Amino acid sequence: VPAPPAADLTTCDREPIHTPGSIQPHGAMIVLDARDLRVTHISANLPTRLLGRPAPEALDNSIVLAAQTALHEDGHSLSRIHAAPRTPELPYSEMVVHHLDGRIYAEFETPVSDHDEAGAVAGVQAIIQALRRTRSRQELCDVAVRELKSLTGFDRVMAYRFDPAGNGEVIAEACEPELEPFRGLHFPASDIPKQARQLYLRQRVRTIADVGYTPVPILTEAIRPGHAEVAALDMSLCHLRGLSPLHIEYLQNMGVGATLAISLIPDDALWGMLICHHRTPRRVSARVRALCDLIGQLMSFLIGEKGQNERLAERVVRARILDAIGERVNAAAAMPVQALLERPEEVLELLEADGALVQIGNQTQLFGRTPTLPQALTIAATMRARHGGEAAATNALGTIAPELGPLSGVAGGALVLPILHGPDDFIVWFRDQVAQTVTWGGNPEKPVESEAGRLTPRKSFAAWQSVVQGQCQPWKEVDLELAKDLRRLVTTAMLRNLETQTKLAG
Ligand code: BLA
Repeated sequence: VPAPPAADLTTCDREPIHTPGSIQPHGAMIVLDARDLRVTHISANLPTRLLGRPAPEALDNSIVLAAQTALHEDGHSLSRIHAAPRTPELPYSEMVVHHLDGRIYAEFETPVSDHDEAGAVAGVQAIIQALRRTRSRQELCDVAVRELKSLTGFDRVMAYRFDPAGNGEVIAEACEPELEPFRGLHFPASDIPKQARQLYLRQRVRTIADVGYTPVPILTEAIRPGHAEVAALDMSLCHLRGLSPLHIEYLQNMGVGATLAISLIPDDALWGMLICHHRTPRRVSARVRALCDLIGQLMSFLIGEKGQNERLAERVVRARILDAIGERVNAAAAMPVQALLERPEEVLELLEADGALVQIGNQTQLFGRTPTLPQALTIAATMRARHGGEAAATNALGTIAPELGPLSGVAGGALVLPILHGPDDFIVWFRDQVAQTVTWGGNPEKPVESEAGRLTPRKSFAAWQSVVQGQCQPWKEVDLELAKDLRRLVTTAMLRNLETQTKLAG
């Protein structure tokens, strides 16, 4: 079978997962028009005679009241669990009601009895304390997967972290001893397509109760003038939302029977997820979902906080070097740049770099291990053309300028810092190339297979090693911060210098 063209993967990004037109069968759904409370959609496991009728006439008063509450609460209502009327045509004990873009969604379900809900609620206090006591993001994730596994009873609980390109890695895991661990495995971005990552910012907790489920279609009124249902029903926030068939196939290939996933969103971006798997179907009640949301939100906060602390700790060590440079530059009065160039090893150490090109005023100097001067100048020009006056870094230099030619072991990546003094003033730091071995869950070159023209997820998740050549250790945020601090230091000294000179002249 020939590999599908890469463009095929964009079909995954285009699948409209928020409008599946169906729900999972362990519950039922009624959708009302928010203006007149008319029933506009129902799941096909409810009587069709409800369609088109005003809710106060057709439905129990408790539903109408919950709908009116949701209308005024918007997002918050999703964590409120109402008692459902439990009538013969609507035989469910709980309902969750929310409002989105002019529609009210009432979802009904009956929690499974084998859950120890009271235990879970009582245990949450201890979990919160355990999470707060952790000292790093790694420890936080290690504790979270252990605690979440005992809270939910799932077979496998993972902390999954995204990189900037949307690829991910399982960074912590608690699983049953007979399962093969996924910890340390990387997965390509296409496994969780872009629109799914966007949706998970809004819907923080999601469950698939039975991967082998038969979808229940959503029925809508016959199209009548003035009531035309043009757009498909937006189920972005519905917990019963039907799933992408491709994702279902993916989970079946993985041997998964049920999932629970919780978004980790520090600083408004999807940092990662807690992913839970069970080999057989498993339902998560509304109450436990609400606890999971609470845990996810606390974790998101702690990830942000600990990330900040980790950056600060890293800074403290290297800030000493910055101080030493600062003292020399300030003491040098008339020659701040010379002072900087006096001890180039400090300039390299500051950014944990192996080489640097400094071009300030009429001085151009290479230090340590660098590419040739023409190559270094090309790199600086290319990166500055791309990023303007901004400090910028890449850990894959080989990909930025084809005209560079081979960099032969030196310079896998570069960090460029334009100096505001003049248009041609800048410092570029280089880091050596290092070979990095990445272990993937399946062949990342072929995230999908093509069967008779149909796109399907890969069938094997067996560990697949790839060696990344020619790149350097990634630059961190602290590297960019320190580079900018150095710039501030040098430009301040230069300006002071200039001031003194103009005073002398005048
Ligand atoms: C969704 N894919 C997901 C989700 C996860 C993964 C966690 C969220 C839904 C859920 O909780 O199950 C992927 N699951 C993983 C990964 C691991 C895991 C990486 O356990 C690692 C241990 N998926 C594909 C391809 C396509 C695809 C090729 O592999 C598209 C062609 C689609 N994945 C896909 C879609 C969704 C998804 C569309 C969204 C499902 C939804 O919410 O409707």
